[in-house]
This record gives sequence, structure tokens and C-alpha cells, in this order.
Amino acid sequence: MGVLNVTPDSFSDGGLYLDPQRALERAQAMVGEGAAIIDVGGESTRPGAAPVAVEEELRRVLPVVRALARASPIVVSVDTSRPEVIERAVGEGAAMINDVRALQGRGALAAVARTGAAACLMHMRGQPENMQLAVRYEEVVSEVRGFLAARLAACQEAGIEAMRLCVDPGFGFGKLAQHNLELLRNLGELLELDRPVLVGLSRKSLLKTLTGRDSGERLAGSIALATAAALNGATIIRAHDVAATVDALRVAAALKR
Ligand code: 9MG
Repeated sequence: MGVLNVTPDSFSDGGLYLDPQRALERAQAMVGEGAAIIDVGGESTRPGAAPVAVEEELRRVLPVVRALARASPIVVSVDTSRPEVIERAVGEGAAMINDVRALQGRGALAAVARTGAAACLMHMRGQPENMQLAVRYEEVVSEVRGFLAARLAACQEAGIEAMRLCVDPGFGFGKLAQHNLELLRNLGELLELDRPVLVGLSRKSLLKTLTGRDSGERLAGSIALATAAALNGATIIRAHDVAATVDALRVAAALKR
């Protein structure tokens, strides 16, 4: 899953792809490098990010989804929590909703059920504005697994078939380095939910803790984390640096065989 942020303020690529033509070119480059899914986001979810108005999110996302869905046969995903964006984006050709709030927001479950889109349910403690403040878990892996199991049950109740869903532990979303590492070491426990596991570790601040490097210098660390995640059972890797990540995943797949 290649990351395409059409935002002015995302932590590593903010402002680069606000122009729909540049966004389309970037998406096509990632497809050429081996991405099977492009994840288009119109609102930054980095720690401390301020929410944007729904009209602004629609204005950023829809032209890119429309152009990408017409130009390429790959899966277009939209990183959103809002029912208005879900409905309009699927209308323009998006096939998947990547929701960092696991469809808990007003109208989100019903919008995914109505549109027939696939969805990624991600765990987050708190909200992007405050999620890194006062982070505490008794047992992070079982708490995350329990949350995702409850969200899968809520989806089923809303009429969303399990086969349309994947789950994500939400690395960096209300988690300290020790929680992220604990989740990565024990990723296999999420496979008990019987759904594909998606992970996003690319350029995350965990790598600042582990390597001391700033976001533009985290390629090697991101590849190490993606490889570890794949070896521990992740099947979808959300990444900025698609070509290098695809190579690493080919190596991991060969090792697993
Ligand atoms: C939007 N976004 C940023 N980081 C992410 C992650 O780790 N997982 C998912 N599903 N989405 C993310």
C-alpha cells in the first residue's frame, strides 16, 4: 500500500502532492514500483494534527481518487473517518476505506455497509490531537486484539462481511516505543482474528527513538520494520518508499516459503 498524502501538513510528505496532477504522477510511479493499493489521505493523522473541515477534505481527495480510479486498475483506498467522504470517494471509484478510527465515528459503519467498500480497522488510543499524552496499557497486545475483535463484531452487526475487512494495530497511534515493539514482536497474535493484518511503520517516530534519525533519513529503519512485520504475519504494508519495500517483501516472502 503506497502512501499518497494530499495534505499541507503530513509529517514526511506534507505539501508535496496537493496538486492533483502531481498526486496522480506520484501514484502512478508507486504503482510502477509494485504498489497494489494507493492510500489517498486528505487529513493528516500525525500526532498533534488539527482536524480539517469535511468540505476541504473532499476538495483535496476527490479529484485524485477520480483521476486515479480512471487511470489505473489498482485498488484506490481513502484514509478517512467521515461518512460524506466515504460515500463520495466510493462513488468516484475508491474500493477501500482506511479508517484510523476503526469506523467508530458518526455514520462511518453505515456508510461502509451501504457502499460495499472494503475497510481497514485500525487501533488508536485517543485522537491525533492528544494520542501521545499519558499513554498507558496494562497488556498492550491483548488490549489491541480485544479492541479489533470488538470492531469486527460491530462491522458484522452493521452488515459488513468479514471478508471485506482487515485489521491494523496502529503503530504510533497512542503508543510509546515499548508498546510498538511489543506489538511488532507479537503481531502473530492478531492473526487469531482471522483477518489480514495491515501495518504502517514507514518513517514513523519509533525510528527516531531507535536510530535517532529524522523522517527523511529513515529508509533503512523502515525497511527493517517492514521486513520484521512481514515475517511476523503482516500481509499489507503501508509505505512511502514503495520500490525498496517491495524488494524487502520479496525477500521476506522467499524466507517464509
Ligand atoms: C493513515 N495512517 C497513518 N499511519 C497509519 C497506519 O499505521 N495504519 C493505517 N491503517 N493508516 C495509517
